[in-house]
Amino acid sequence: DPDRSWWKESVVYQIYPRSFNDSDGDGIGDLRGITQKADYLDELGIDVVWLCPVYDSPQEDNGYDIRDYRAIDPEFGTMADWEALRDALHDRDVRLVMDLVVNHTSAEHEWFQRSRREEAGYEDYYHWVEGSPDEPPNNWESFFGGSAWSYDETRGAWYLHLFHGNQPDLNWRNPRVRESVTELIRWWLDKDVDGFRMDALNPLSKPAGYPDGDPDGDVVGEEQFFNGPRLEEYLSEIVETTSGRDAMTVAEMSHTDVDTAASYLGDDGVGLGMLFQSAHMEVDAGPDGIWDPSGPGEFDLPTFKRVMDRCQEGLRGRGWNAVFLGNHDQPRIVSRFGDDGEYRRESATLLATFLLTLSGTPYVYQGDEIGMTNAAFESLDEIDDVETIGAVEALTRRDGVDSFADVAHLVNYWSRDHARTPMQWSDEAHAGFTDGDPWFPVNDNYGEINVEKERSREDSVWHYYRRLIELRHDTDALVYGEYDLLLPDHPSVYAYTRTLGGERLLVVLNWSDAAATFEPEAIEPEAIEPADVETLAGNYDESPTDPMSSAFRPYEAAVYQI
Ligand code: TEU
Repeated sequence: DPDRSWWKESVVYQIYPRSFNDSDGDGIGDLRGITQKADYLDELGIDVVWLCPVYDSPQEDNGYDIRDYRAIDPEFGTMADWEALRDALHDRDVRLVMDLVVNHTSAEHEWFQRSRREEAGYEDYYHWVEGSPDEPPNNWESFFGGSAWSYDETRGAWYLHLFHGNQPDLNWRNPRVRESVTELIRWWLDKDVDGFRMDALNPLSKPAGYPDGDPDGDVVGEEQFFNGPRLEEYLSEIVETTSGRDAMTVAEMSHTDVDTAASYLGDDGVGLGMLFQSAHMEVDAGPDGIWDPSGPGEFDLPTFKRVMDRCQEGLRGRGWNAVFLGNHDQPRIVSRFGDDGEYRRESATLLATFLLTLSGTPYVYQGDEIGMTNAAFESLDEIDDVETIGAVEALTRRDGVDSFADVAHLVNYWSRDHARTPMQWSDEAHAGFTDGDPWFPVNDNYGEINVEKERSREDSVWHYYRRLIELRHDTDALVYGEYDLLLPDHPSVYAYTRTLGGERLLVVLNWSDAAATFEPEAIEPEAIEPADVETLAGNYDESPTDPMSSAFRPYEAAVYQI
């Protein structure tokens, strides 16, 4: 069947190498540390590892600022260590997907160094605009706060950086830039990688003349540089380079609506395999985006369902989904969407049920399989994340913030550092992450929440993830079945069916800390016969055997065959 492919049937596990496992005691997670955990990954049952950037980098954005695409950062090890990791994964039938960051490079990349000196052939590798050093070329803002332009004294011109000032944007209009990217994609494919997660692809194409953006936009300029005039052409070139290599492609494309997303996906579109949309990452944002001082907003389940549905229903027959709830840029999922106190185990397993039974390839972020939670930050000195630091600086300039207390609610809700605290392996010092001083402090709760403890208890979050991953592998309807939402307006029950041929599954999630019932009318006209219901999974000891006439307990989740 041409519609089947290995990456649709896979569960992906995302590794943030800096915080995963340190093998040499320097306090920074590394490639050998990951290889030491290859059996761990295999036992969890995942199929693909997406490795966040491990390339040579000054690490100002933890590797998303690449200095050399063909070298491994010494902090993470050597190319031989990378090859050993790849082989250890492949030996266990786990595939390896690399992060491809080609919207920008580090300012220390040789291309930028040559470009700022206007060396022949490199003049137009980046977006340069001449003009007075007092006045940036337009009003575009960086995602990390402040103007998206910095003035370079060496060249005497402005350069564009949609992210940090040390992350200049590549000029994709220049065919030599695109050839360079093609070459590096081929180079990694020849090293036997199984695909790419492609960072920040939607802003690749900047409109000629760099027109001003709407000054009231969340990020000023976004309507100009997102999904820009030549984006399809650039994406096609990337797809062309990866095609015929059995590679998985997943593009990160925040701010892309479902119709635009569909146009980039599959054989009817440009041909990307999947893409990460981010609308559901903003349901709890303030009115003016995530760093709006009045935020964060309330998490409202019916709104969340509507937003999820835009992709779940909206891509039906038009493209394959990439399903995620958290990653290295987001708060911890149990703290954000569940309850990291009394119902931590129940809500973490409810979220696992949701993630692993939706339509699309699920992405599990490291630590979520043991229900890791947000940290608590008490001052800006505890923050490492460039986005948080930039956002607080912008708030200080604009909104007159003058103490941490004024922004503590935002930082403690949104900081990307929550997801970057070291992985909690055991109750030993620094959670068994390192023998040295960790680059970022381990969450205080590691004695309570750690892999060793989770694995020793059958009713743990970890074992639940393992079982649900197995269930997904064994159940075609969970992969290829059609998704249909039930009860769109129910304030606390999230329920849906997955149907493939004659097989039908029902997923019921009580997304609250109070008991709730699932109303059977919802599934008419085909009423469910209690006698035919089989429970496939549940996060309480015994799930209700008749989903229609039972109360679901706090954060109870169950999967039925009906
Ligand atoms: O993120 C791109 C991106 O869109 C982010 O601005 C994201 O929306 C934000 O961090 C959410 O709070 C990617 C990487 O995932 C991120 O880690 C990098 O910092 C960024 O690109 C620059 O490479």
